[in-house]
Amino acid sequence: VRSFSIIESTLREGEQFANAFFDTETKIRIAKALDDFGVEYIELTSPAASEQSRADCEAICKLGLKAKILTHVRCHMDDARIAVETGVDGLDVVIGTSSFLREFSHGKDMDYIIRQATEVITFIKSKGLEVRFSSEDSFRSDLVDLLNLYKTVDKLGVNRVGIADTVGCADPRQVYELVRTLRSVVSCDIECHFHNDTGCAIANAYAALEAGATHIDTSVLGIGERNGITPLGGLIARMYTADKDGIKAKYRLEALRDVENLVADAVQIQVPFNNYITGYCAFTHKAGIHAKAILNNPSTYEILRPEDFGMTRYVSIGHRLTGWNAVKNRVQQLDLSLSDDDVKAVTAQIKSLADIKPLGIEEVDTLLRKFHDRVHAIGT
Ligand code: HCA
Ligand code: CU
Repeated sequence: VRSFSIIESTLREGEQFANAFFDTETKIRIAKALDDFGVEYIELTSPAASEQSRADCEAICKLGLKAKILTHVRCHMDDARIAVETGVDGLDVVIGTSSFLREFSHGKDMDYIIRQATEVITFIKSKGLEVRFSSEDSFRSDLVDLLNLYKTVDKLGVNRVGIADTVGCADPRQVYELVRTLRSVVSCDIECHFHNDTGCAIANAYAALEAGATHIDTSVLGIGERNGITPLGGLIARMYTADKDGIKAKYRLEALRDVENLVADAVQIQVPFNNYITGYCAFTHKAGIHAKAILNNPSTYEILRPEDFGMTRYVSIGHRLTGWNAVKNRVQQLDLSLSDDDVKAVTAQIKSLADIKPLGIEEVDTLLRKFHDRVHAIGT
């Protein structure tokens, strides 16, 4: 996969999450945390949405972050005029192109869309700002219409065209096909935005990059409209697996957990137990066979190195699936001297107790210490 940029949309798409209400101070903290992590772009809610949205957009532009600041506007001169005055580096412009949106949302035909796009793009460019033009609901739009539209805006000199799976209906193969086709039609960059209604948002982002996309939209923990979009952490996990050194060089990976905790607090949710990288069991190994192998060489059952993300590995031993190698490792950590036969015997005890109820690590440690004392008392 070639190089790519993240367009981090927690402060735009994420604001469309049911629980989200970000006051100015929270937006600034999130923007700074994202910048610290190293995302290339931060996308903000349209300044045309409300007076406070406009003021917040200006405040974030004044922070002097490394990340470029974008705002997201409808393909409309009224919105574009307000947005170019906020101090943003660029505008992400969007219009609905599927027959659903054309019929039931804005009611405009393709000729109208092309005229409107031309006016808005020309205006933004005249202000010297970066501009992306995207269709909404791209996967349910007519392909010929779409390609015509993108060809036109490419000639107008947009920096990027965008594809959005607004309803989360696309699968990775469809994404690959569409991006590949688009790649052969335009010369500008390609941005992609994937909703996660059917669980494909990360895989679709990856397929898009393989097909030649250059920019991926994310939000922290995937928050957004309905069940959200490609999560930042999940995309990072995927891309790290494809190009570990590249990702480690581009982003400050230990900062991922901080930004996730910050956003989870702000929208009053817990980080899910099975979250990519930072979920509480993401690096917990349980079955005896896994534990043994992990202790010999973590790569046997870990594709992500926890230490690269400031996380730690945990080997769980107080349960009925445990094995004596894992118990032996704990015995060594506690600096107890037990023969392998002793360790096997105490493992059998742990298993039989854990058949009734799993043991916490303190209970296991107490058991090991008592066992050790008994063995050595008999010896003397
Ligand atoms: C929406 C708009 C959008 C826009 C995506 C984009 C979508 O809220 O419906 O501009 O890249 O999913 O289509 O988020
Ligand atoms: Cu969206």
